[in-house]
Amino acid sequence: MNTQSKLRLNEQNLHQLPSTISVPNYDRKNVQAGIVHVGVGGFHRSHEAYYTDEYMNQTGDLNWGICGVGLRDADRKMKSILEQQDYLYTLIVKHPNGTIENQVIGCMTDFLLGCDEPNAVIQKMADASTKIVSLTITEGGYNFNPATNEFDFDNPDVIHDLANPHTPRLVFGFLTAALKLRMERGLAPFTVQSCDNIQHNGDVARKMLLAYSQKVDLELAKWIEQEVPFPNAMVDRITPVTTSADIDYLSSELSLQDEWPVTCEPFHQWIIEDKFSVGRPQWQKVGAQFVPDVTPYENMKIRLLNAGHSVLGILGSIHGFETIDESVKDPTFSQFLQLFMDTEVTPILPPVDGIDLDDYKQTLLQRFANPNIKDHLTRICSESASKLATFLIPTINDNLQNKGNIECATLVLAAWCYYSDKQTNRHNKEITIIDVMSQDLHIAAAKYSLNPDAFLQLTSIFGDLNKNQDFLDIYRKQTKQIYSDANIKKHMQCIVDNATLAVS
Ligand code: CS2
Repeated sequence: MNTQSKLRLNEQNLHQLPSTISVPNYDRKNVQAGIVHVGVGGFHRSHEAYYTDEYMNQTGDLNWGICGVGLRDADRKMKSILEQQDYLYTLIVKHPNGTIENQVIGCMTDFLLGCDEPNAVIQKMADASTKIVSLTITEGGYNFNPATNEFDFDNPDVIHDLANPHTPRLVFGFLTAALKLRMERGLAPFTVQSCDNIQHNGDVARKMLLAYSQKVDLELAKWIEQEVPFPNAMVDRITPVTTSADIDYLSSELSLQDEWPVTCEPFHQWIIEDKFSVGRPQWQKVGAQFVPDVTPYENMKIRLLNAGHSVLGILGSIHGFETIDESVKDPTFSQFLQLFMDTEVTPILPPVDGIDLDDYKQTLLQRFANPNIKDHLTRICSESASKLATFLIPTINDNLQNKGNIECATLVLAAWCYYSDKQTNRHNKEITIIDVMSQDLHIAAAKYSLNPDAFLQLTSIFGDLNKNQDFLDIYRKQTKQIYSDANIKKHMQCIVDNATLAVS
């Protein structure tokens, strides 16, 4: 490809871009970073950074720029590309009808890499100009044991951080060191704003930080307990992994050389509890909603959307599908998903103010079907150990307690055992599995022929499910069916047909 005639995305070229690409209308030189964000992946860039950029465009309030932070060596590439591009990147919004909107996001001011310069990250967080430290560190980043919900002090990185408080590796080490400096300097604390898909994400962040900081300094932990706000939030925008096709699209269609754009759907939602220690952007001006209690919204989103993704992801992978839109286009898959949402999730959801659940579920199916968002099942199934423990297993537990239906959700766990054991789809084609627990999952699942419940012995994921007879009856029947015939669609269709018969 001829890159000679392409414009590189950077500050200098910003105002020479084709008019079909929208660019910040504010003067980036005047942007001050008021937010430090840990975990600059696709989702942060399509969500919080998008809202913040829109906020700056609409209000001209430039006090809420974002300093990105990566903690691991794996974040080096993001830092280096953003640095080369003066922290600019393109958001490629793909509508279901094929319309594409391109928007350059300009609210990021800097990027620090914790593994190279831990002190710079600590000092930046501790600086009075930092009002909010926001997080997208994934479910696993909260370092809790899902079965006990307690902080995992056995993690070697936690042991390292407790012994080396000035050069931590994990986010809790950084937050603790920075908050300690703020307390010593007599500064108000920043707000810790979680943007991860965890129920009560703020409460979880708080509980984990308190557990960690209590081991460091009791006085500090008390101060954090009393002074630091941790607003819960529901965050939503489907953001697939950026592909080389996205980079090529900008280059060939718009002559723009952006090394790491982000693709996403048009839909976005952010519902936040209004608890901030030293101010916040007026994100409500650009569509965010501030509410006193986010619990019902979080529950609804995590248990329908995220769990729905996992249902399609695990079952679709075994069937041999590659993407979410491909899976949901198959009538058996969409009917199965609808059945799961209607009969297993909806009955346990409390009413959600201002939301019609039927519309919400309908919209979800339409969002999943967007043919231009090629959301790969490898991304959806990545880190399933923490995702299923957060998105799906609580639904099974609630239904077991209420004597509700569990067949659809249990089929996902039975299929996950097969998937983790064989690591192939029904055509014996290898499946790429990305999971910090993939080895443990494989070892446990591979004991299936000796002990059909062996997979469930991973109690940090499954809790006490292996002791529940109602669950075991269904799980054993379903694993047996899948191991004798990996045509997963047949088993799904059977559940759908039985449910239809039961109703008629
Ligand atoms: C997905 C989410 O991988 C997953 O767990 O369900 O990344 C999902 O796309 C986002 O939460 C959408 O807001």
